[in-house]
Amino acid sequence: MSKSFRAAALAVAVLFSSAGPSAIPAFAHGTKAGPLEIDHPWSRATPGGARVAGGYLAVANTGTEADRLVSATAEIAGRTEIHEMAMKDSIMTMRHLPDGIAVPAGGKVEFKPGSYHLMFMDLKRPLKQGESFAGTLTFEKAGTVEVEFVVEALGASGSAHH
Ligand SMILES: [Cu+2]
Repeated sequence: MSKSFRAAALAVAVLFSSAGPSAIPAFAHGTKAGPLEIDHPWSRATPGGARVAGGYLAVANTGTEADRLVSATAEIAGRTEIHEMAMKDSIMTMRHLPDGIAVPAGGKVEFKPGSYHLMFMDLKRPLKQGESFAGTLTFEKAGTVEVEFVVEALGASGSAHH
């Protein structure tokens, strides 16, 4: 491969990686997929060495049929699981929901700290406040939806947005 060809290929790769969902303006940080409205996907900055991070968002179903979030991915994670945090015998425990989470017709499911969340595992790099990363949400009926997670401060609760 000639040097100039390699340089051109690299330039094209850089061009394409900077296009896409990150071009969506911050004030429109929500996505529609059929009857589903996905609001404010976000994550938290991670301390050095962390291998996992949480993903949060709200899904409203304006339709007349129930749907179900069955899986998710994120470009910064080796794999992403759907989890639930709950009090059990006065201890906060986290469990994996392999069947995902139902989004009832006319209902809304909130993924937030201390509750349902996406668990980004095998993090490929630390998450820094202010950056964003691409992910997907796959619903039983609405299909796969591309979303952009915004990284908020370490310890953020996300409540400032609601
Ligand atoms: Cu978790």
